[in-house]
Amino acid sequence: MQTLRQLVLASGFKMRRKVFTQTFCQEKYKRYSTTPPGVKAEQQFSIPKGILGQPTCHTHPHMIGPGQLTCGITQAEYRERRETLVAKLLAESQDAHKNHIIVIPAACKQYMSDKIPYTFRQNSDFYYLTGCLEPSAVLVILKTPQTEDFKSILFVHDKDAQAELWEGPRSGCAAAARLFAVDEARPVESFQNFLNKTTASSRSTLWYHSESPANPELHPSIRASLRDSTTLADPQRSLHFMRVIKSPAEIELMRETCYVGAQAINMAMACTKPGISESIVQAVLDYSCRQAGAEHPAFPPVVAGAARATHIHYVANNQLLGDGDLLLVDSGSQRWLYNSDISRTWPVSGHYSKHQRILYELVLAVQKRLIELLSEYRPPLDQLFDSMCRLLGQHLQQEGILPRNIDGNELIGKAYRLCPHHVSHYLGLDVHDTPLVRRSQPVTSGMVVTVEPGIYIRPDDDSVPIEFRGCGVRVEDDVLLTDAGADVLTALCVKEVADVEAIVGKHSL
Ligand SMILES: [Mn+2]
Repeated sequence: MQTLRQLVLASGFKMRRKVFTQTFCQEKYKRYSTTPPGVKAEQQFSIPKGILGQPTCHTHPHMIGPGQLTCGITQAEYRERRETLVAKLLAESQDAHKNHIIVIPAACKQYMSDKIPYTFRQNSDFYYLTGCLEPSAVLVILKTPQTEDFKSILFVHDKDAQAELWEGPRSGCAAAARLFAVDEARPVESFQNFLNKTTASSRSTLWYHSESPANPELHPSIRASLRDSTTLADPQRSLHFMRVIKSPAEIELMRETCYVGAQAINMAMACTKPGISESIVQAVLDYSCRQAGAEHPAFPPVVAGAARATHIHYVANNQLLGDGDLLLVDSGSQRWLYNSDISRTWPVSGHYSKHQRILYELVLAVQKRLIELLSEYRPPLDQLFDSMCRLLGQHLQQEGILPRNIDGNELIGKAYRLCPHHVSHYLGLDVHDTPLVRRSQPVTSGMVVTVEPGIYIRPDDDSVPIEFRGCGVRVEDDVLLTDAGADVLTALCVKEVADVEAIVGKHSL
């Protein structure tokens, strides 16, 4: 990194100094306050000491600031989220005279083959409400008509010396209640019985996301607990409407993951040269993400040289990069479960050819205009997509790539054929975040969205001049909407032609 920094500075490229600051993650909690402005720190909660089932501020002070449950987020914030969810669901049901039982399961472990697990990924809804990283746990929130308050019960795996010998330490019930600031923690084995008894005792609404269940192993038993007197309702829509607006602490986490993802792509550009494999570029992305504080990449990256870039989800990443090729990379990082999602397209040789440059500058101009539109007019994302098709059509026509004698819907239709994906999605704990918030909704401050126009011209597309065939270009940034406009969280990732050309190939592996 140091070498890269010197080389990049020597090449005249201006980059904010923090790009190459190694101590970013370690310094983090000194630089960011642990409690969002205006929120009083809750004194009644505390993080237990000792080795627990996940990192804590005591065992991993290099990762988690004092008093935080997970990086950047306090127990009080998790508790407030549960309160908000209960209030929203009660308002949605308009029946406060019933029992309300909210069941949010954690994800369970997934196996690639016998006893060989995939890297565990927690269910985002569960994590958002608990901060708990344990597989196969269950959050239950009970609200009875008799009391104003609600009760949170977390079902976890209790201490078990034999299991812990293999899998590592568990928090266990006693520590879990304090750690996650819930009213009770109980052994996960007692969940089924508990739910059966609770639904049998009175008329109730069971709030449970039954479609695409988070834990398929638990799903049949949850369904089996339904009685004639139980109404099944889905909490996920309300939860997604909460998750789509990021809190101040979440915004800091989004800034960090966007920083990590952006510097990884800069590094990948710097390491690109003719003759290397796409898999080498993938390895640089992977290394740079983890080295800067990510758990792992946000998704299997697209590292697509030449015409492979016209396959939008190309992830084989096993071909060699040629001297005259363009390279399209779509990659992101996951840091404390928050994701970045960035695309850039650069020339393997370090210099765009004339026609590559025309296409690249065209997509870049459209992308920058779309960010301006988002900032000024805040259109719903579906409307931003219509703007992309119109702008792409106009630019492609100006460059003689689409015929000049078409207009209106025909032109938009032809542009859409060259960019068949949406221009934007919400971003957060999931890469395609909060899908139950429709893209026809107005956008508001606190949302983070991608802006990602592209053009993909198949090698055999004879409706386009031959020089442009076999090219795929996408430029994607992550944008936070604020009251002041749009804040490009991935601005660190170079995208101007001169900056890209100055960085490509400047670092030797
Ligand atoms: Mn994306």
